[in-house]
Amino acid sequence: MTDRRAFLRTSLLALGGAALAGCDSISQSETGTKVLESAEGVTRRMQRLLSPSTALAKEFTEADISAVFKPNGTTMPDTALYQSLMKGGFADYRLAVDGLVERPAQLSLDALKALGTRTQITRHDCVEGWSVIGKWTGTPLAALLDHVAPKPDARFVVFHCFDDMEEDTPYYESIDITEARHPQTLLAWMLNDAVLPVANGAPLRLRVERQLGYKHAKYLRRIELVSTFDGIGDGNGGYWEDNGYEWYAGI
Ligand SMILES: Nc1nc2c(c(=O)[nH]1)N[C@H]1C(S)=C(S)[C@@H](COP(=O)(O)O)O[C@H]1N2
Ligand SMILES: [Mo]
Repeated sequence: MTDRRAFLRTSLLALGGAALAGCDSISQSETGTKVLESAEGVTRRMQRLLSPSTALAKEFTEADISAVFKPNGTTMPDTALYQSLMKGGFADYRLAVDGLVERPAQLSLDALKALGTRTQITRHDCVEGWSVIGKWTGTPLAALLDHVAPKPDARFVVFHCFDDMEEDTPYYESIDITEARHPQTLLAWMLNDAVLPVANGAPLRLRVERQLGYKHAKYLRRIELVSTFDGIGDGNGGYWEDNGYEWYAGI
């Protein structure tokens, strides 16, 4: 066995032990949340060790595409700003990109498309237990990051959406820079060769193919690079995370 393999094996064993210890103490611990958080961190690191950060989610063929891509969550944002942009066919839409970046930007859809395009047929898995297969076309998020140049202390990419889940509580989500630079992570504007329908997140939504449906923020309004989630929502990295869901929703 090479030194590297021996090292990996020892690390995996150590992580496995830590994960088991984590499960054990969840049932006993009175500070269950903290323990759960660290167990989740272990799962994420395990997954990254077992499958490298470049591993692709499975891609399908045209024949596999579902007849209907079931819309879920918000299907028609009712905020005044979104409604007026929608009535103008999103001609006045601009995606704001700011936070810890060297070159903040306000991009029209055409300017975004000019940064690059990728098409992929993937399976969407909702935490509720259903799946659909769809064909997505969009700009790799990596190309947008290259365009705005994240500062060295940028660790997470936060997606702010147009739709309110409760009064003045917009949907939001976040991923880390590694996931953001994954080749299948897209800002998508087309579904099944047609302009992205409003129900599925028009004019622009995230695809982050190795994670569950709630991570795929629809109705993107603003992308913010940050070093922590302090001051964003309740500080857990997403609307559903603020309501108890896991931040890392690996499939
Ligand atoms: N802005 C926003 N993004 C969202 C949601 C939402 O309600 N609002 N719902 C999430 C959930 S739970 C799922 S399963 C997917 C559904 O995407 P679809 O409507 O294209 O099926 O969007 C995710 N992104
Ligand atoms: Mo979902």
